[in-house]
Amino acid sequence: LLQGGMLYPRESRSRERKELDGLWSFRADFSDNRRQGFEQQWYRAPLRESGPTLDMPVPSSFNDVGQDGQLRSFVGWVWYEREITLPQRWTEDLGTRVVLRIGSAHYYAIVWVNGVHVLEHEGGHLPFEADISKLVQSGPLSSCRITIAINNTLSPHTLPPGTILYKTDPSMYPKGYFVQNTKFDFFNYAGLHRAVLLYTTPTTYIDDITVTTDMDQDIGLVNYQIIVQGSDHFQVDVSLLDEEGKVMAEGAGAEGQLQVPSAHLWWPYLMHEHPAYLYSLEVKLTAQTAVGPVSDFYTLPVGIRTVAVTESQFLINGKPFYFRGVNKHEDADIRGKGFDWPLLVKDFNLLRWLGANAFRTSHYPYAEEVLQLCDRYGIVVIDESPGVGIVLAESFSNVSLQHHLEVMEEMIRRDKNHPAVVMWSLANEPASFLKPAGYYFKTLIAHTKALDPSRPVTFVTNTNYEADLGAPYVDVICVNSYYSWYHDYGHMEVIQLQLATQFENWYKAYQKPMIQSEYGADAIEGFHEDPPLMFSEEYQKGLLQQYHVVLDQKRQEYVVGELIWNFADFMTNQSPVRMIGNRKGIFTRQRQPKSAAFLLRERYWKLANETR
Ligand code: BDP
Repeated sequence: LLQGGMLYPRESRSRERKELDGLWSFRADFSDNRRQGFEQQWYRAPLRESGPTLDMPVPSSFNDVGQDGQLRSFVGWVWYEREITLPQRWTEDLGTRVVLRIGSAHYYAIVWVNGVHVLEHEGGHLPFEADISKLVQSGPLSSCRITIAINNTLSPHTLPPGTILYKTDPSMYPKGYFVQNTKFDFFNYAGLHRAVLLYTTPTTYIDDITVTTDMDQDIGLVNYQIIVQGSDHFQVDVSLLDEEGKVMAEGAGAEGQLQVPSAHLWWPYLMHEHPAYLYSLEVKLTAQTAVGPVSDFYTLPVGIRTVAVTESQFLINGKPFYFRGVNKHEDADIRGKGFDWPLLVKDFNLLRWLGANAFRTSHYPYAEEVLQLCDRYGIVVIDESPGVGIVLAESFSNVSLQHHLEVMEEMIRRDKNHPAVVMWSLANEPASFLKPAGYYFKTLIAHTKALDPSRPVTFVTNTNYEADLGAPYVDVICVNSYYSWYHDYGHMEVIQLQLATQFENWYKAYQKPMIQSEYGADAIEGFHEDPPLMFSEEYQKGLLQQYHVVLDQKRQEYVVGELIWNFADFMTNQSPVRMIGNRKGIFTRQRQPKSAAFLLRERYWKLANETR
């Protein structure tokens, strides 16, 4: 199991943070073996001394900010560097712990501080950090040079998996020619996609907090567990404050249960007149250390809610919940997968405009700030791991499984305290009919449930119900289907029959609640055809309407949700079936509505009013 917590870095009376957003020096290693940077030790001296560097914004993907096609499709090591000056109190006060935290670096990262190797991390969508106190407190230097080498290469054992294809026919390709192949449908953007920051804590500090909640009549139960590092002699005090700042409950000790009489529950958007109610858990640590008494403070938002699954229902706070939702991507013009506040707020305003109450983080964990907004707005999240495109037999091997287990540990460690997260999704459209898939998913699901017994677990399937070897282990059956899009092109008249059959077959086999986790059609904004033709706005709308007829029947029985594919258009690899990306968005990539967005808006508000 993983060592240490991964609390979101928040400022407090005892903690400071310094964001390193902005321009970094950047260099892609175009040498034949891509290893010149290591051979010449580019981390030893300022990067500009190694050769020409570019200005690179952080956070952002590096791919689309330049005018160089070679860099856009670059595969291999890129180097980032930033030099910063630290405040004296960070470098001279030995009671201060300085931590470097990288929100995400896609895919494999190696980090040096002042030329000293401090850590490595595999995986592009989860944070990692290192205590760099010793390095910044050891000399007269108040400046600090951070170097991060990032490799975007995907192999059969990475998540998501990929393969490098060497093209060896000398009559067609130059010597050493290779391309990155992937089995997922989005562009493999890379770089420092999320905040890089430094933060401080005292040397004895609150390392992790785990909160789970429950209800007993109208008493809210908040179970907490706090892990402290740096000292064995400490005291922990906690208090739970309501939204007005009134203390509702207090406790002492690293573990316990707080009781909140007449608790305000955390409800999804439009399900209650005061949705998304958040309490604040204030944690105070005091310790006696060699340098004297030390205090650390951390405040965690807490939503009191329960989640449960029956044979045909998904319950939040004991009430049947219907996912009126979307699938998203972290994707936009220019910045690629780079985190961007205006984009984030725009997306949430669009979700609320739609009347949506949920989304799935297809096909990887999103930035923590996204989940924080979900907590505050009552948008329910199916939190998906980067297990997308697991289709090769090799990707079901023990090496791959081991990595997937670790990714679930990292993901749950990061996201466990978000009330908005109501279910874990382990994968999207794996080849779950392959023989090793049974053991793979059985093991992965058992591990996930052991790490977090409080949430249901699923993976998203497009395998036939009779062939799926992972489905027996999930709590909710999530099925993707593209009737009258990837087959029966243009024949919307077959959708109702095919969709009804899909639901009935699965339900008969498993008696578990079901979610239509993807459905949709490409539409190019401004293309109009009536009668509807594929790629027109009318066809996208018409196809959704056919799905809705059946969804309306089956949601009376056991279908508990529908997630459109996709919220917005997004970039993919180039291919003859993708016209500058995937166009199944109901919004364009610039977040303007296509006709289907208005259709969905009407539907979601109607459904919301029915269940209010
Ligand atoms: C599904 C995938 C999704 C794709 C979508 C499509 O889960 O990632 O983008 O199909 O083809 O199979 O549009």
